[in-house]
Amino acid sequence: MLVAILNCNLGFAQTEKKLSDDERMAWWRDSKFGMFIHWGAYSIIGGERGTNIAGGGAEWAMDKLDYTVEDYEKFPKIFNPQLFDADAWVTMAKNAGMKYIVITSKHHDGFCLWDSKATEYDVMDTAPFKRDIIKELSEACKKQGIIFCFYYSIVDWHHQQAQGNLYPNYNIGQHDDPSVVNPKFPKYFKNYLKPQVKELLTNYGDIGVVWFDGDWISDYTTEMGKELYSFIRDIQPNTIVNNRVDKGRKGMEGMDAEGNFAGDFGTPEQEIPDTGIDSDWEACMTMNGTWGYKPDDNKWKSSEDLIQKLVDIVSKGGNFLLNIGPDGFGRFPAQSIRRLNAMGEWTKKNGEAIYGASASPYKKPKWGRYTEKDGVIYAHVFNWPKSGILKLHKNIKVKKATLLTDPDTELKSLKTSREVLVEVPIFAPDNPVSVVKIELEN
Ligand code: FHN
Repeated sequence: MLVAILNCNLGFAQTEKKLSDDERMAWWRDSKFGMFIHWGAYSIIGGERGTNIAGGGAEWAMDKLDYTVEDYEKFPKIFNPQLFDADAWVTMAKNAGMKYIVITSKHHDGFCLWDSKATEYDVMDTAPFKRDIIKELSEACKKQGIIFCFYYSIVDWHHQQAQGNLYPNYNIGQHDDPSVVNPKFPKYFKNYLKPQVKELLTNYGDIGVVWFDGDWISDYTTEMGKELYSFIRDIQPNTIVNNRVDKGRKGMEGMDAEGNFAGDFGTPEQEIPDTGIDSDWEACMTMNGTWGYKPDDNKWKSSEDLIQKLVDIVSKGGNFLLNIGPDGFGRFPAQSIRRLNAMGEWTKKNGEAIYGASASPYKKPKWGRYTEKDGVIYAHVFNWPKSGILKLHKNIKVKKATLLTDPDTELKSLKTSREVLVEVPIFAPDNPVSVVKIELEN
């Protein structure tokens, strides 16, 4: 299913017939693994101002490093990432085993990476770069069969109506204070936010996902969220929209509270739910400690950890949206490229156990995780048994057991009253996760 979809134009275009929800979600549910890209004028700043270093995400530099709007505007005016190569970016995502890309078309700083007719504060009019990044990346994705998606921030620290009377000395904290009502926000929503979203959905081909952020501000209402969701589906009926389009999200755990909220999937951030969730969800995560580029941040997760996170997420029925923060020249950090290469090596050999797989029907074992697909259980072994005996859940009815990477060598298995024993090689065939394929009795 996924290959068929990815190898042809997804046909989301405005005139296409409206798919059922399951048909519309199918490519996304099968994809499992996507690339998040946080890139913008903050990538020049790199989270540093003089001797100060922004706490947390470098994409918050405008706030964390106390720039006034006027001070910050200097950076879009010098944004000129001459080393940006959309084809190379998409190839790195594809080789890592990622099936879709979500890029920040506009983050909270308000600077737009496409040629927006709603503002001059964009890459074509303000920046010397004068290339439409969203156009180049969407075209590169289409060429290489990767689904193009965009992130859009509801929060906008640059737009006067979005900031209301706080402008130009906005204060993010105050802005989140429900007692500080900004009477101009509805105008920003109607006359700026919606036209920009329409531009992005009209001028750049099929959009797989619209990934909203900034849902937390008190000026943004659930009525606006429901209106925006319908607005998007009217333009591209088969586009998927995350739950940050509305107000249902329960903080960083990312799933919706009880109630009627718009949005097609939950968005846990920097965390993975303890157990499987029987609705659609995608965990988004940084490779180090920041979404935007920040050379000072060396809290890099290991490739082993990232591969095990991918397996853990898929075993619980989720997708993994893993972030890259390119620098101000348009380069991926070397540490990110190394991790992408390692994940690509692993997914190339073991992708059968990931793409299109479902959450495990069994409680997670001590040694790793299970995924399931088409009558097959995949045992993803993080801790390879020194005894040479892998102990499976007692309800697993083995027809044939093999190493995923050695399908011609059948492994012996024995069912006992408490578990199913599978005889495996003494040494783990792969690192950091080896997969045992268990074809089930009908
Ligand atoms: O404030 C943003 C942050 O900069 C980043 O974009 C993450 C990614 O999902 N979302 C918000 C924090 O929850």
